[in-house]
Amino acid sequence: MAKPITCLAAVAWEPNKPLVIEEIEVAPPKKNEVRVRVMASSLCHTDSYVHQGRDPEGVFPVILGHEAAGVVESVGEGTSSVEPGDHVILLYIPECGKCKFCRSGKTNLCSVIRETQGKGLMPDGTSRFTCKGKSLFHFMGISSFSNYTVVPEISLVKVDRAAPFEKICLLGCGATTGYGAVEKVARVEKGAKVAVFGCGCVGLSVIAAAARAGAGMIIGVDTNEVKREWATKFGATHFINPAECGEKSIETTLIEMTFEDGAGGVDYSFDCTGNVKVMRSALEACHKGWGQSIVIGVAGVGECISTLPFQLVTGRVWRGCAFGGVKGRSHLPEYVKRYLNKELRLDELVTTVLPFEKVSEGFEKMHDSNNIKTVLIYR
Ligand code: NAD
Ligand code: AHE
Ligand code: ZN
Repeated sequence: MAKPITCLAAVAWEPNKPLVIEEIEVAPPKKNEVRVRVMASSLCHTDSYVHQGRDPEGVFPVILGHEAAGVVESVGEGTSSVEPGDHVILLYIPECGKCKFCRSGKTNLCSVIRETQGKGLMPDGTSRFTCKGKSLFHFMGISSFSNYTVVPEISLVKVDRAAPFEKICLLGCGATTGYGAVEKVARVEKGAKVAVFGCGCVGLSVIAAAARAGAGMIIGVDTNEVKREWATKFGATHFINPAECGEKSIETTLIEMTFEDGAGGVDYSFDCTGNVKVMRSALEACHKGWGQSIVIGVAGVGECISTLPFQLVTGRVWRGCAFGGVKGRSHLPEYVKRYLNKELRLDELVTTVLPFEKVSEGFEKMHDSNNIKTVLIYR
């Protein structure tokens, strides 16, 4: 029978206040739960967004972190898919395989534990974390900024032991989101014209996946000039810094660049910025009749997107996706295999590696123009 574990975690006691490395107690896993020793966790902008108090679902005190890989330490009663020692990637979108959403075949948004997860709690409505006598909230069902965490069995997937934790943690969110958006949501075809707004980890992964799909034109768009080289390295055939467009809007520039047989516009655009104005440009840069714009970026509380209705009436489609439409337990082992076969790019996305205790430095690094992903390594 597993016992409580005392370990270190980065606690966000309040929004916008520095994270504090604290000694916490992690309770044993209950029925259909798994306790995981976190080995590597990368920082995602969503961690920062919640830390800043910009997510309506944000609750404090909380242990943030949701992009992680580790080793199963112990399992609760009834757990059958993993055992101690297994290597796993944690899944902020679980896959129960049984709920209406999983059965639909139309979405990856398994919703069986969404309500409690959104409240920062395990499915039984309680927390497994305590610090200084206080209960701490879980985050996105993961809370990886801790040496140990407890997650529902449906919120992890066993993967190949040959894969390095410090790389495959990126498959817990950013990289998978980009690859999935291209392969599972837009289903970009050979020869297609694609525009990618925002060339961070998500946008670069979109570019790499579009290149792999054989897109004919891949236009990276970013206000940070440094991203020109990054986008090109990942397979963009063109790059535009909106500052270069002068009087013209970015959407007009894209329509002109792709003009053929009397009409212009991209077949697919992807918003990887979270900026609602950019989302509008991304839609309006799409080709009349069939262009699809995929919203990936997470906007601030209460922000809305808008366009003129004729943009939709004339056949442009606005779609969105979380985790790239990927079903974690069904699809991620294959993504890991592709990484090991050098068919999915993760290595170059890791620009900073820090010991877990330096997580706050990692958040600061997010603002560096040349930083793509910071990975925390756990002792
Ligand atoms: P990032 O900050 O590393 O990259 C964003 C890029 O957008 C930067 O290079 C920035 O220079 C660029 N940018 C900012 N304003 C711009 C503008 N006006 N025009 C063009 N480019 C602009 O972020 P990331 O980690 O790549 O994540 C991108 C977004 O996706 C974030 O909002 C994040 O929260 C969200 N996200 C969503 C999901 C999902 O499942 N839907 C998953 C992961 C991340
Ligand atoms: N909690 C927010 C929603 C934030 C959001 O959109 N989260 C994305 C993942 S971002 C990963 O870095 C997501 O998966 N959404 C699916 C879901 O069920 O929330 C809010 O608006 O309240
Ligand atoms: Zn994320």
